[in-house]
Amino acid sequence: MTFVQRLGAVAGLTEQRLTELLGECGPEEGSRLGAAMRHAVLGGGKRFRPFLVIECAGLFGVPADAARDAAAAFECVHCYSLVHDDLPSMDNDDMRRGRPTVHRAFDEWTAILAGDALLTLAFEIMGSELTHPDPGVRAELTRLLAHAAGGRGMVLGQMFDLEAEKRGEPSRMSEAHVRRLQALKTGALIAAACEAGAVLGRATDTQRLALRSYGENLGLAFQIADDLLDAAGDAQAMGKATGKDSAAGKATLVGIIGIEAARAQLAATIADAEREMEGFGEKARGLIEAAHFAASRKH
Ligand code: GRG
Repeated sequence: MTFVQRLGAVAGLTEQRLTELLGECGPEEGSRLGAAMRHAVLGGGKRFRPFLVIECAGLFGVPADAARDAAAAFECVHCYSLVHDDLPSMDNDDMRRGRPTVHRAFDEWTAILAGDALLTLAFEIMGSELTHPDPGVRAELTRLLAHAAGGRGMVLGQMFDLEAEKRGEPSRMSEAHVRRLQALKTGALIAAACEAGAVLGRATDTQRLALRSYGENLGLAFQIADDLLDAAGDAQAMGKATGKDSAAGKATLVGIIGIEAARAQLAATIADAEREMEGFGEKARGLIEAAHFAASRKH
């Protein structure tokens, strides 16, 4: 199977499981909240974070079916973050995944509540026996996801992003600050998804660290690629508006070091991610391809 076929297979598995989980644990299908959550989660997205959970767990022989619920929990957090990021008070986007954003398809308060319910649903899923029979593994996965998503992870990264854009803080934007912002906003969840695969696979500390470091590099590459796409991108392929970053004065690496230097950093970051995979041999081919995919993606 090629990488794109594997990503597509995980996307299909994730879509099916999210549909079931929303049916079992989500609000009634006919309700406004249920419809908004389904709009946010179903029928779109690359499912890149679920792919990472499943592929990293697969390094240790864990079958995809045994990793799919943890993967779905990561996707719920990711989708909540997109719904809230798109809100008028944050990034103010009308389109996401080629469709109207949740606050455009419904309204702002419904979008806020749908995001809240998706975030909490993620932890309901992670805490379920169906996610893993060992409560110690479930607790570790829950802690990992909460830490990556919260006030020392993605939310803090979003805070730095909005402080820069809306308050002009810090007044002199450094490359180090942008890197930290991006490592938290985008990288924390991606790195934790890789680490979750290690937890599911009961990896050694060394293997877990290697996967975390791979994920951190991947997250950085993903974000630099996003900045490059925004700078030069095609709104139709992206399924959302482009050229917004410089217009909004956003803190991006491309904005600070320029397109050519950002491309060079992207290549170096991918090489670093690849190096972390050396100890896993041929089984890591999918993850190496994932790093190249993150760097060269068109949407
Ligand atoms: C609201 C707490 C809070 C956080 C928002 C996710 C996020 C943090 C902001 C999104 C801004 C953005 C465009 C970041 C660039 C990288 C990124 C996360 C892109 C979207 O993820 P993809 O490409 O999307 O995996 P799909 O639709 O494929 O799932």
